Amino acid sequence: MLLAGGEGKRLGALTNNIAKPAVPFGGKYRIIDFTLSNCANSGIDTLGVLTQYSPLELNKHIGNGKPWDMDRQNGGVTILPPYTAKHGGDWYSGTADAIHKNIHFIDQYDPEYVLVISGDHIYQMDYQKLLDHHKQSKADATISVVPVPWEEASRFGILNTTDQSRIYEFDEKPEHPQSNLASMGIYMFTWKKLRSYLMEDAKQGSSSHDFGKDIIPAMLSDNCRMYAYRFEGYWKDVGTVQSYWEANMDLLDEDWSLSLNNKKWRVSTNDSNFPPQYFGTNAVVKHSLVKSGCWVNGTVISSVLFKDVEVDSNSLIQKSILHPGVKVSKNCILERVIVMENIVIPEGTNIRIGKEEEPLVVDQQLITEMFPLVGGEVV
Ligand code: ADQ
Ligand code: ADP
Repeated sequence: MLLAGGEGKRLGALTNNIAKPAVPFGGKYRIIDFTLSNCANSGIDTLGVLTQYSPLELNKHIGNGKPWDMDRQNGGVTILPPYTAKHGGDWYSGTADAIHKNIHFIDQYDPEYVLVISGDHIYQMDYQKLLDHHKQSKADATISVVPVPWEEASRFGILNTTDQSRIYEFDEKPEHPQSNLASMGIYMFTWKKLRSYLMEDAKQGSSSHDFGKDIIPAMLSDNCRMYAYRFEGYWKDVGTVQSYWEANMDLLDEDWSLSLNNKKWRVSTNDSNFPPQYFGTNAVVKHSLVKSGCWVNGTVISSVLFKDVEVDSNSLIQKSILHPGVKVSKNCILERVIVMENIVIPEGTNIRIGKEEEPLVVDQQLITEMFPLVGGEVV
């Protein structure tokens, strides 16, 4: 069950009209492609995708799931919108509520185990190994975990385990974390167990119906068998502009354990047909990902360019992410920015964001505000 319905408020303008999992990522993908590819590569053939906020683009992108080999007669990918509730119009209130409302969908397959994952993480993971770990420890729930930098720990579920990896403590987004071992929000459950906790939680008026806030703590306090599975490899929750920008930049470094070029772990996407990228006589392109359909006659350094982007002569793009269809006119400098789909950057624009600041999301509103100013100079 893939949770793909969060609002993604912290991504600011990036999620104005688009669900977080559908936000473009890595030059040709959308964030959710990493999770969908993980499912396909792990041999999962039955997947429910729970949508909520601005699902249009997301639904269109997933379609019948063919690029991820999910277009099947039985199982395959099923989009589960929130309006299936009996009395209509009820939105999912929390992640557990979202699963609870789809108990019938799960029951029809009568599964022994259910995997619950998020649509907004960048990583390559074999869920089969998580399942093996879950079975070996005869667990009721297994949470996939990674150590995170201490200064980020308070935005995760933080836990402590025994030497045998049994979880004895779990705190959802603690103000003062006592450990830096974080839940990745990736759970393997024994379905019968989870089912009974979902039913119970649904009756609690005071519950926020959330896995991290309610279900996991309830199971733990009842002494359920809860285990941690340590994931080794690259994993990033791209919930903030900073982490979204960093994860894109990480793709440019060849020594990351996350590789788009891993032939054994392909990341697939629903792609369209574009002509080859063209670099003109003045073009300089280094350390960058450039998708087909791009036209470059300026300088592009350490950046990610999606399809159909144009960079005109005497313009410098550095450490930036240009979404599909962005046109950068002549004599511009863009540094540490994320430019949203189809934005035209007027001639002479100069936006340089310093290392200490969060990268800037450039949307139409910003361009409109900038241009009445003297020559559009915001340094
Ligand atoms: P968060 O990521 O903050 O923490 P949450 O906002 O609940 O958790 O989102 C989890 C996933 O579910 C996201 O992919 C989101 O888009 C989706 N989602 C949220 N509400 C939904 C709904 N009503 N319907 C469908 N989808 C929904 C969680 C855990 C932490 C853990 C981090 C790791 O709670 O313990 O550390 O993930 O990123
Ligand atoms: P960092 O110090 O973070 O690595 P730099 O600012 O030194 O980044 O620049 C990285 C690359 O971009 C270098 O190769 C540099 O020569 C090139 N570069 C910087 N400014 C320009 C510019 N105005 N035009 C073309 N290339 C540039």
